[in-house]
Amino acid sequence: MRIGTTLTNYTINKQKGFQGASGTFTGLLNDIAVACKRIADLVNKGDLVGVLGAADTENVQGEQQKKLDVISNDLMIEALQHNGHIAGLASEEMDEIHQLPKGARRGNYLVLCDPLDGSSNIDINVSVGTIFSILKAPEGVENPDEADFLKPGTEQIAAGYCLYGPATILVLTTGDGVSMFTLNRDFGEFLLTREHVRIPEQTAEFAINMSYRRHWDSPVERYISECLEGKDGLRGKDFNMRWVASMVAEVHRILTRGGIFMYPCDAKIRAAGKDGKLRLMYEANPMAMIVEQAGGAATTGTQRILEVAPQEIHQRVPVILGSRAEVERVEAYHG
Ligand code: AHM
Ligand code: MG
Repeated sequence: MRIGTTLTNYTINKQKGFQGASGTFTGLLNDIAVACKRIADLVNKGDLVGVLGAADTENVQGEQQKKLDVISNDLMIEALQHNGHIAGLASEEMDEIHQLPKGARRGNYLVLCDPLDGSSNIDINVSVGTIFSILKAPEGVENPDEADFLKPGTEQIAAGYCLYGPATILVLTTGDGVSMFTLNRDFGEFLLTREHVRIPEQTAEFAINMSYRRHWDSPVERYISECLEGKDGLRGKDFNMRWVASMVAEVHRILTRGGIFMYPCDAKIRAAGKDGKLRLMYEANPMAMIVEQAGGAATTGTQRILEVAPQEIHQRVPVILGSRAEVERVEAYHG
């Protein structure tokens, strides 16, 4: 499609390819884009409008919420619940599935989101983002419950994220490649800036939180030590390291110039009774779909992320994603 096409025209054109398409999907993406623009505006204004800092609340995972976590969640609900495009909404920031108000029109889709990922970065003015995943709602279900959302990532109709960085960029896949749209703030439109995004297969850049090294399992320790050995080691090349602590920013870097991102399970996470840090339904699945659609790979170490059968909505998983050859190497080390 022509570079500069608006996100709305892009989705209208895509939807024309589907027989019997009603325009609901275009409407839904438009709702999500509206929420992202409103979040972008607040992230951008920060202290000027008093949105930085902690809220007085914890989310269901026992994590301290930031004011902007709560506000972004409210903005997603507000943008989505009245337009007749969704049947239900689940979010990292809400204990339960959000039920639409009585009388609100129901639509064909379910949305899962992390309204503001990487929120530990908000107060220091580093990139954060919104992640979303779209599933088909079960036929005839007015008020979907948790079980209706528990589908493996392979069943996602679409997935995307909006990165609030120096530029605000919305990245989208509907299952036939990955496209990027940059927000033109002058007239408030997302415009197509990159299509057919491909992750380079080879890379010499890894992203992992090294401060957890003493807790790692041996396959992760082996992979990273071999990278650190550089030119003189088994890999025969020097590696570079990045850690933004903001998954949206890490995935965006990988889509742009390759690399591998790892948030594995480790002894400390296991001792806390968890299976990983990142959430399957709001973070791992949508990012895995985007990365695979760009030619990369995404695994838990032992299983393709998109094939994990979810057991509960806030489930956590180990995440290793990025350039295919590197991800396959880590998987091979897991045996
Ligand atoms: P969040 O959803 O509470 O923001 O947590 C997810 C974030 C990811 O964006 C990032 O990769 C990770 O947490 C950083 O974790 P750590 O602070 O352990 O390095
Ligand atoms: Mg998150």
